[in-house]
Amino acid sequence: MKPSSSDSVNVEGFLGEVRPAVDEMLGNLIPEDVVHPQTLHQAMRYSVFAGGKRLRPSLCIAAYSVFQDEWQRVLPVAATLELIHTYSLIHDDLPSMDDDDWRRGIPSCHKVYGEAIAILAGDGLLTLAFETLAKSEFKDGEVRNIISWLSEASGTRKGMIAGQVKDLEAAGSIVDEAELESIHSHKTGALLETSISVGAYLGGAEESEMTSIACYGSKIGLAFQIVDDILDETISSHKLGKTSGKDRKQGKATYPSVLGIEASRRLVSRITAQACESVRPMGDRAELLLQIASYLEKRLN
Ligand code: GRG
Repeated sequence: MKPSSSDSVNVEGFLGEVRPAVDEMLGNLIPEDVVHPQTLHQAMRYSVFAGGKRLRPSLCIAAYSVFQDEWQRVLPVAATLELIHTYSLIHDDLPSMDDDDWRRGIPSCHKVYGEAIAILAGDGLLTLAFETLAKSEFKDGEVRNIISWLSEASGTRKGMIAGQVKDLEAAGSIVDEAELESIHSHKTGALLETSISVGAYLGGAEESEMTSIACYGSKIGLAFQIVDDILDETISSHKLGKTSGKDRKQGKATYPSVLGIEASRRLVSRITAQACESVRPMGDRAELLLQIASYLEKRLN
């Protein structure tokens, strides 16, 4: 069954339908609080179930739904994306990294469980993600490809860890727009783009469709991060669920600091339009992706 929203294409309806299914899958994957070592499993569940938009799983499912019904089939992969994402947030909040006491509207993992358990909780989520993929029921070749793409998107050469290092090293220095784009495309864009590409791949997209979807993914990944930078400067901590205004205080390289807020907003509109153009050849099937792009452009948290 396609997400029922694709009949009328209501992105909020789609997210509302997908989210509980993703949460249920996550609940089944992460060991219960009572399983030894209890504190670690509590910390993993604390951060995963603290909220969060479940954007990466939703993008994966949306891309799969362009090609196939029965999106529940990709839930294990969708949940895996959230495990990797939550690991990155826990580690990002640590005092030695971005040093944030708040995440998803509640105290960060290390504020509640201490640094050592927070580091291990992140490690535990990342490891569980790859265990889940390795044990999944997709064909062997599919599992190999998914593991390879997700490791690259999370990794040290083209992925999130590379982006995090670039981001840390750039703090306090003047960067130009090209360098900023490189930081963001590694730190945030790679996992977002891969979430979409993996969904399309499992849905059986043809090569030309994979190219269009990857282009869409990289554009909305970048737009997402620019919006994140803008929100950091313009929205209260309460609404954001994390400490706002920190990027500027920490001398972080952001789009508003390089281009200004208004030019950053115009850039988001331009990139979102490009994302939509890249999937337009797919016609009506791409409607949900178009709606998601517009939803992300207008998001307020
Ligand atoms: C520690 C290896 C390592 C990497 C950290 C992703 C990341 C790299 C850091 C997160 C820092 C950050 C706030 C980046 C901005 C974009 C981003 C990933 C925002 C959080 O993602 P959302 O908005 O969060 O999807 P929710 O809580 O809704 O899941």
